[in-house]
Amino acid sequence: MIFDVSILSMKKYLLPLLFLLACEGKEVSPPSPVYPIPSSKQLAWHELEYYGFVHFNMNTFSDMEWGMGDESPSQFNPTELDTRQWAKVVKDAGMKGIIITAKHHDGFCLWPSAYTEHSVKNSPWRNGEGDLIKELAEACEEFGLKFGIYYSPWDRNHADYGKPEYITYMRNQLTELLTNYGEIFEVWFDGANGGDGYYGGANETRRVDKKSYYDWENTFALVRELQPNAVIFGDAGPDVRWVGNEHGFAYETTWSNLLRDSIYAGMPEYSDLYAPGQENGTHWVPAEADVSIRPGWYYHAYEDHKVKTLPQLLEIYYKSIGQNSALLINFPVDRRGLIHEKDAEQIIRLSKKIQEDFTDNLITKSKLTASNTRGSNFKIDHVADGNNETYWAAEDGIIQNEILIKLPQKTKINRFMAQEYYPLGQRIKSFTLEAKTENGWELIAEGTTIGVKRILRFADVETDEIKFKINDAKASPTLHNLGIYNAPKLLIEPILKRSKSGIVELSIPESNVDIYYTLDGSEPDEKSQKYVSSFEILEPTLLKAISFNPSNKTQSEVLTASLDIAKAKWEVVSSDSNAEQAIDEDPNTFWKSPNNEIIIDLGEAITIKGFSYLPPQNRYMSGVILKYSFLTSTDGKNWVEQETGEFSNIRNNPIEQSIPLRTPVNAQFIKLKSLLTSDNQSAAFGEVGVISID
Ligand code: FUL
Repeated sequence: MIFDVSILSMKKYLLPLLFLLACEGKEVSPPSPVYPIPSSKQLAWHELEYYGFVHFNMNTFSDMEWGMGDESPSQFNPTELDTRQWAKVVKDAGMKGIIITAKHHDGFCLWPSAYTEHSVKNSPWRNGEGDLIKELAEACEEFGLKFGIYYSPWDRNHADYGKPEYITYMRNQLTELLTNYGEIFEVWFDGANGGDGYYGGANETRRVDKKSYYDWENTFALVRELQPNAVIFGDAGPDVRWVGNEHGFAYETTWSNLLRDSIYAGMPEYSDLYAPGQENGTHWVPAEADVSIRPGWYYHAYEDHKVKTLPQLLEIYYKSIGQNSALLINFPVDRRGLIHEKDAEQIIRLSKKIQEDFTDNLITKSKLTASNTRGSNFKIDHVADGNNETYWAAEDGIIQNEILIKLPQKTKINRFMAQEYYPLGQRIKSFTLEAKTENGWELIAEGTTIGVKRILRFADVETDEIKFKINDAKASPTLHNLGIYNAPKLLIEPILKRSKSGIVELSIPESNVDIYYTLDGSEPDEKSQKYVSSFEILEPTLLKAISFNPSNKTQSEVLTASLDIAKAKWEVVSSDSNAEQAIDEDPNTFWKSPNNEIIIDLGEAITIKGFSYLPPQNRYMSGVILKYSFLTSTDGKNWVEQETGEFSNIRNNPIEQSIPLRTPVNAQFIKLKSLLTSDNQSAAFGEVGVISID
């Protein structure tokens, strides 16, 4: 009897189970990890993906990128400082936290540190009673944001910099910052940490050996002790690494694995050799792409017209988060102590556009089939279930896999998103995407690494069937999430070119789009002057232009260009015919001057209020000027030095440098002389200009 009952119950439960197993395979153990893998604090950090940077302290008031350290605390005096406004902008933009420059290279501290007089406590702001770190920590808490600290190891103000005593100072300050302000999610150590061409700040009397001076091991141990959940950022990690440029771009092939032991913070060859990570990297040290919403990291009123456009910001998004990196966008808070209205507007536009691009994930409505599945607990439907714990995995040893995606109907698509189940390590090395069209299966996109997230953009294609093929991997692959989208087109603003002779050309790559412009500072619309062909602008002019699509009546953002006098009459005084490339208005050409200087005859005497220098823009920038002397002359023979100084941070952020003169001067000849270049090679001039307008 007992026997019979058990047979009955076996029949009742076993048969459906056997049927299920035959259909789906059995529950199996997960794939073994492929090392290195993320730590638990790195896993928590990966969830953030997108957060804000704020560069605000003494440089904001000295109008510099890298202060020398001899500024007076009395200069620091924001009139309307409101950290809640920062937090609101960051929150509204969909970012998850804020990292603040508690102390930059000039040594000024935003909190009343007990270990220096060079801080807010000796400034007029809040009568010396203020603590900006506290105010920001509180604002972040109120808005549900994570809070992080940027701390510059390099210090051009501290008298002990270069001595062992400074390391004690640095650790004392870190102890203040990491104990008094609650939970810190990231501690950001800048790789610009002294010892190179920029030696010579106010109190920088000793050169440091970047490799050994800071004794990083013990500083990291202190951070771990005080903030066990914080990740530490640096060129060499240990937890999060620099992406290797300040454009906010990761690489088409980006590994989270890094040969960490071969790197030290501030090593000159880091960007070229290590920044994209390595397939055989020994440690999990994922990339973080940092970029400013304006050309500079700090606020300069002359950059109010240069806030990144929506297409530029979108490009950054796709090349950072879309290429296996986190994204840290900087706001140069202004002298009022607020995120500038234009910056706020742009970042909100970006968040709206991202939402728009990724609203409708067609994967969730599709039928998915995988060529191989490890077992019923790793089935392909997991890539669309929105569950953080589940994923698809192939059987051990099955490297090449094909996922067939049947869309509910024929649709237009142009974006593909994939995420590996990275807690088990980064594996995929090569993949392709094909779509079934009227011409059969067509290759629509291909890529190498995927990692935490990979997004591919491709031309619109009408299809109802897609094949995602994993062609190569370090071990049998895993997939956490997949996405297929149809992102609406973005109309970009016109592209401006101005020749040496002052001829202005406006263009847009798309057809059937019109361009309208104004030359009087007013906002252009479709009733403004329509652009038909190039025209001449010789005198200082504010040009504004839009692209306009007449079929749907949409318009682009406004292109704003503050054009100075044209270089029509200019000549470089040199027998080298290539010298003209320094004034040809083409940022992609440059001239290497054998005697490290350039002399320009402006053709007539004008009032010079400043000058500009664009370093070479090619990848292997040689001869970038770090220290300069700028001279003027009325006759080309007798010279007067007007300014001498450094082009701060020009190596990592090779943007145009605009240097105002203390007093405007009338002259026909200018001379820009290099006193030091980045690699001791002869000076290279991408473009040299004169500022004649305010
Ligand atoms: C660089 C610094 O030198 C810049 O001033 C800025 O802080 C940027 C984020 O890092 O290395």
